Amino acid sequence: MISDSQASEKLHKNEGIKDRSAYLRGTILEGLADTATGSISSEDQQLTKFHGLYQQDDRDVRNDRRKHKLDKAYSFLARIGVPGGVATPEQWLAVDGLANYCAFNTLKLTTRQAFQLHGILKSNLKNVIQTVTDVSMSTLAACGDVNRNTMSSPNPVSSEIHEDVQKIADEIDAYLKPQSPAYSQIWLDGKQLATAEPRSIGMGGDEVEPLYGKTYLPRKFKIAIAVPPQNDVDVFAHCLGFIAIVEDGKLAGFNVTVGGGMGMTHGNEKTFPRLADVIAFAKPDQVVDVAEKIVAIQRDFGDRSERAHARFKYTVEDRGADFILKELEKRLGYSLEPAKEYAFTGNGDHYGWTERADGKWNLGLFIEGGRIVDQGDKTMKTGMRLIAQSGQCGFRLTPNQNVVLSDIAEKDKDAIDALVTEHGLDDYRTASGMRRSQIACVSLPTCGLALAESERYLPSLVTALEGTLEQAGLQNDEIIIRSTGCPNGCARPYLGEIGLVGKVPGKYNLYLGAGFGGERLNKLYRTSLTNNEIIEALQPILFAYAKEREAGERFGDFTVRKGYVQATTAGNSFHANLSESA
Ligand code: SRM
Ligand code: SF4
Repeated sequence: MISDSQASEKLHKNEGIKDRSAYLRGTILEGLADTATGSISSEDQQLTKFHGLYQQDDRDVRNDRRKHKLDKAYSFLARIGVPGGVATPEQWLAVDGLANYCAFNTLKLTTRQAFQLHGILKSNLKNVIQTVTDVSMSTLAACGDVNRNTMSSPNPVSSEIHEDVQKIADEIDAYLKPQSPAYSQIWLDGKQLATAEPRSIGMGGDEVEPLYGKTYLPRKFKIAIAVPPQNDVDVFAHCLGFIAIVEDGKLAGFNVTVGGGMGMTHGNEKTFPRLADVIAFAKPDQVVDVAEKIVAIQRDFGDRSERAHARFKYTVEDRGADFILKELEKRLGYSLEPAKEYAFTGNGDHYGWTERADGKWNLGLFIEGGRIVDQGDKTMKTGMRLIAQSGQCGFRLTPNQNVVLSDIAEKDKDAIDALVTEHGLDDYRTASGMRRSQIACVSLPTCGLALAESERYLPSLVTALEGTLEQAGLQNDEIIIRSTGCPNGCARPYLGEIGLVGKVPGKYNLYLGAGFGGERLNKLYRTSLTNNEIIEALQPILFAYAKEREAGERFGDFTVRKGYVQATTAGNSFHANLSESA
């Protein structure tokens, strides 16, 4: 159902592309067959996103190639969805093997608990997808205007709760996958996806997508499940969220949150990050129903004319959370209970060994930038491969770009520890608190939207700040620092106690004041700073924090209490009361 006022508005051109695509086929097959170029048509570039693929080019060599009148160095990024970040050793080994044939020979763990492989040539795409689907994973719907990889806490307090929550994450993820056979026809020679739960939709002459319809959603849609006290998934940053409520040691259900999102555009105050509203409580067997109906509400009420205003957060902002709850209950045909009490203590990961209720162990590893690579003495990629080959653990990719080795028997701990140490995977033991609390988005050289470096920059900034941290006695304090190469927010930088957002090459906006549990956005403190200016701006605040903080006070709270920035109380106040304008 598209509202009348929307129908009369001019639709964004992507709506036409989806409409004409015959359920995500477009001319992708023809584009793949064209060996004269490494690229595909611009319309197909929009459609392959739904198949988990982005066309990119190596921006490090772009200018040089232009000078020599060469085409851009085209390749593709494949994103492999991993609901809840839970991967088996077999799956890890498959992705590791593929990485050997991709650019950089690295595995990238993303902020949504997925794998990314960069630099895949067009001619290799089919092979990559088939290898991935052979181990029951897929790239389908990892991108595009549909529900993306469903996130779930990889750091649960109890193994039993985690299993129950993970089952629900898997169910939501499978239920919201597009049903078009385009994916299997284009990439799998018609073979059915092992991960798919096909809902009969008469895909013959009269095809329909049962939930999404011909034009899918107005924009991407994101779901996350948090298990308090950890908010490791940053539940308030997602379109739809579920906060697990545990009563008497059992999963009682979930608080439902709606309308979170991070992306914005520099200089356009109509765009802003927004934290989700908590609207109700749903029982475990109501959750998939709730997810389906919320997605349908966004399908019907989301803005299809302006993509910068098309995320669900703006639907919630414009119509109000009460409207969404009423519409949800109308579509469900029953009322939901009011939300229950919960408390978050932080949005980071657990590092090191944790014993679980079932007697097994987890080992949380810190992976800087989520980049698994062999470099000099640090043979992380090899180490992870050997760990996977040992079959002694499972893998949980975390929303902070780290990995938890899971389900380890007591007797195997020493062997895992030895591999972790030998291959330089033990940074979690020695890295400063700030380094362990960092997230940087990919940015250059692959991201086509990057305005400044991020993954290749943040570690050096942290190194530069470590002297100050040590002098101030803060070397072990977890101070959340996040950077992105543009304002799209892929590292959820507006939830960093320190946030850096690229403006132009070498210059960043500096944000301060987010809550440690992901419950408050930060605010712009200074604009367009160089590396040295960032260090100069932060040093005195870090020293003041060391001297003047109250017992247990977090850095973000301190910067608000001391008036460096005013607290952001709602997304639409994100741009208000700035010390300088962006
Ligand atoms: Fe993102 C676009 C990378 C998580 C908001 N994001 C992109 C693209 C695909 C650039 C593009 O469109 O051409 C980037 C590819 C870079 C590359 O070379 O790898 C990219 N996003 C990433 C990843 C890999 C960052 C990372 O270092 O981990 C994350 C992959 C997640 C995944 O596995 O699915 C990633 N992106 C996020 C998040 C965080 C999250 O989801 O929790 C956000 C903010 C939350 C949100 O959506 O509001 C995010 N990405 C965006 C946006 C802004 C959307 C908006 O509302 O305006 C874009 C641009 C767009 O969609 O037009 C974007
Ligand atoms: Fe690219 Fe911007 Fe996302 Fe970073 S935040 S990966 S620069 S789109």
